[in-house]
Amino acid sequence: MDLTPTRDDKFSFGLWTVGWPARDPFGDPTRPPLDPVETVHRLAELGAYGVTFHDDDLVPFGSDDSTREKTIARFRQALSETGLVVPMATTNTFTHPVFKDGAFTSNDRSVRRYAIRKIIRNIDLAAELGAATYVFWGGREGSETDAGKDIRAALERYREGLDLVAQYVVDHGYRLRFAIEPKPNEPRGDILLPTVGHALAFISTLEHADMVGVNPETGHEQMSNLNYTHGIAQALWQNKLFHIDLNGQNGPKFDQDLVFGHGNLLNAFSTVDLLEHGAPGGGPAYDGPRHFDYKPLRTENIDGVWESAAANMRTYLILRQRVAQFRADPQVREALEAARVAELWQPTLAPGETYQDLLADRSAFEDYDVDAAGGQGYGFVRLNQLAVEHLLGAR
Ligand SMILES: [Mn+2]
Repeated sequence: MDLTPTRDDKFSFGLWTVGWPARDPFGDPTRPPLDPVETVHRLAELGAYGVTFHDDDLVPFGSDDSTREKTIARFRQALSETGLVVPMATTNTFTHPVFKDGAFTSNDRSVRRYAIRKIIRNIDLAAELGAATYVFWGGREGSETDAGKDIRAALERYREGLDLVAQYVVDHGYRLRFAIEPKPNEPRGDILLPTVGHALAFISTLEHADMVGVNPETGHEQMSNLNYTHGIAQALWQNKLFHIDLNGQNGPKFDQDLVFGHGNLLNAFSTVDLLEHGAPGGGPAYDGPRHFDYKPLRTENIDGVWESAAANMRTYLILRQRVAQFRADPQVREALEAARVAELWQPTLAPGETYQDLLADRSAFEDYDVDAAGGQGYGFVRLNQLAVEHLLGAR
């Protein structure tokens, strides 16, 4: 199988990923800034189909209108030269000190009003560039102190802000859907909507809940010690997986933003298996962009930056190949059968059966052999070992 990325693979990258100059809390940048136009050309050469951005990644914060127009025109030109698309865009509501206490949820009402204006300005640009998804990562929506933030009020304002921006999108006829990106902490001590589950519950309270889903990031869920594949599976089950951010993370620690697969590799295998084979009948469960939100290590020079961008795509393609072989292996099929994995799709009651019927069914309880059922083996280890062996290329 060919491991060269093509447009059909729908790989996309944020300008801020390869463009990260590698400043961290302890050290200065180790790389010069990248021109977004160069990024578009390099990503296209590497086989990506899309590029995404925060407003300030493209147009530096505080630029005047004419600089903004010129910058956008150059970017559009690069897109048309390369054929790259903009599947998603988002807003930087975290870098400038004005957002130090949040954007939608700052205690200062004037900051909240400013944030909504900044978001709407970039939503207009996202719609012009044909984006399908607008991401909301509320990195500064949170607190370090419990006394300083009324969480119920903050959630109320978060809802007000999203409802208002959604109404703007509806009124302007934009074909944009929103995707909330959860994260538990960093940069705030505690961030609101910390996990996929919190975000899904919050979305159900929104006025335009139908147009709001989630953008789960591998590392963000794993920072909470959660299983990323479980998180996206629940989002898929609720028809809320509007976008994904793939990267690598080694358990609960600072946000590592490693190359996809360079963290929990076995979980990356199950992620790709779910995305590519999770639909009923075994087809892809998700057909959106495979978006990488990672950071090239601070140790790398510019060659290492492009090397790492290619590594994300190559790892995904290798895993896609491995999961296809896993799914096609007769021994895996037999092990899946033995582990009764498909039986879980079978409803617990028969068609037309009621709880009265269940209560009357002596075989379900009075005559049920609990010791026999308790004594059976499920064969999950054998199945998992087959997955590991396919992942390692040992089968
Ligand atoms: Mn992300």
